[in-house]
Amino acid sequence: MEYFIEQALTYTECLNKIRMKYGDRYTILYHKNIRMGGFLGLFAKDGVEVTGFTSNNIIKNVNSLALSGASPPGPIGTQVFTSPAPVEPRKPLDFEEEKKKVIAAANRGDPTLQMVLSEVRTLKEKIEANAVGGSSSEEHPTLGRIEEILTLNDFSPPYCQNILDRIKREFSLDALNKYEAVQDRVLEWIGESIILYKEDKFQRRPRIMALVGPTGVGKTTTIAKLAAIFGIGNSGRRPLSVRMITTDAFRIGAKAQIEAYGNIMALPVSYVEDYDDLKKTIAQYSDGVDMILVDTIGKSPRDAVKLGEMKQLLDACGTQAELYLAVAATTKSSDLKEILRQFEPFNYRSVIITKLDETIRVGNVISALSERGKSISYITDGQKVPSNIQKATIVRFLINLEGFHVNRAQIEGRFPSDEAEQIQWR
Ligand SMILES: Nc1nc2c(ncn2[C@@H]2O[C@H](COP(=O)(O)OP(=O)(O)O)[C@@H](O)[C@H]2O)c(=O)[nH]1
Ligand SMILES: [Mg+2]
Repeated sequence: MEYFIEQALTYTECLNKIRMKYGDRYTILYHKNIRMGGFLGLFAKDGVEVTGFTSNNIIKNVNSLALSGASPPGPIGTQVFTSPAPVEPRKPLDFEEEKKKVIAAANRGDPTLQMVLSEVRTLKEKIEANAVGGSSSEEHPTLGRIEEILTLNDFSPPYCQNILDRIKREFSLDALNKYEAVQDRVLEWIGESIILYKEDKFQRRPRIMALVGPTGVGKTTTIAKLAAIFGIGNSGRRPLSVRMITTDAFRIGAKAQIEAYGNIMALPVSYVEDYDDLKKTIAQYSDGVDMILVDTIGKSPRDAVKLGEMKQLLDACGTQAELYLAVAATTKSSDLKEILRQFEPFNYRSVIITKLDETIRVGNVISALSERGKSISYITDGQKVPSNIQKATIVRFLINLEGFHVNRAQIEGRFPSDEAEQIQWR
């Protein structure tokens, strides 16, 4: 003899299951109405539970009415008695017990429980979706505020999302209540995401620096500023002998522009047309000068052919040349990312951000550089030659951020910059 308990939505279903398993070798002891299929008290449905035993000696007995609304079918098996069991008051659920039941039922392929399981799965997904991401209305207000100021500063959507995810990972719900502490950490993470270019300590002579980038971003102006930094000498460093070379001698005004800077600073300028020209010019001055600065014609980053031509021309500078990409701080983050990518074949060492004075938002720059893993070397912040240029510092970017409470002493302590490295004109 073997006892069994069978559950189904209706009494008929119960009996069908029992017959499937035991043929007519069963005796039903009693049945009762139950709540079934529930999981953690959710999604339970009304059902019937039948208890009985199997035996070879079938006791013929009375047939009685089931309480589930389904009438018990004819007496193939045997029913001993039917208890008019009341609907059970909901007992506190034993999680493990419930789980076992649900899994066992699912393994038996019970369609009801399959449905319940799928509902549970959906619920679980919803809970998880809320834990990560979630809609902003359900989020902690601190997250909302941080998201707002990141957006205000033009940080890219993926950059913002990274920061928000990191806050959720690293701050408890309780710690989130301390907004100032959270924003301090965020400021620190932003600072950590800025990569500063480290110059080679040992420079070859002549040191060759070339600037590429889109049209009008300030390449020629920046070349003139750099020429002044090195040619006039600053921060107690001796003036170097500097020569400027431009590949942009044929556009109206371009020659006059760089020539004017050359004249003011008493630094010579050479004009080159092609690869051979450039190679010859560099060779010609290699012995006599400490530094060669190469200005190029601005190229639309979308003009792949022209970019290719320019790359070939610049190959004349040799593999030791330092190529820098100049981009304007006023460029949208998505465009910046694209420019950084399109100039990739030049193998530029670092990025110079120009026109920082023309925007109060720097999130676009920080996001794009960080997403492409590019370092920043200089920033320029005005048209004045030579004074509007600085070595990039993390502090400079952080104090420019809108909406953050910046404790300058604190961030200077966290991201110290080498004073001796700074450009000073006195
Ligand atoms: N506001 C501002 N203007 C700049 C800066 N650098 C260059 N410019 C201006 O941008 C314009 C284009 O500069 P230019 O050097 O000819 O750009 P290029 O085409 O890349 O060589 C000129 O009017 C410059 O004075 C900067 O840092 N800030
Ligand atoms: Mg130019």
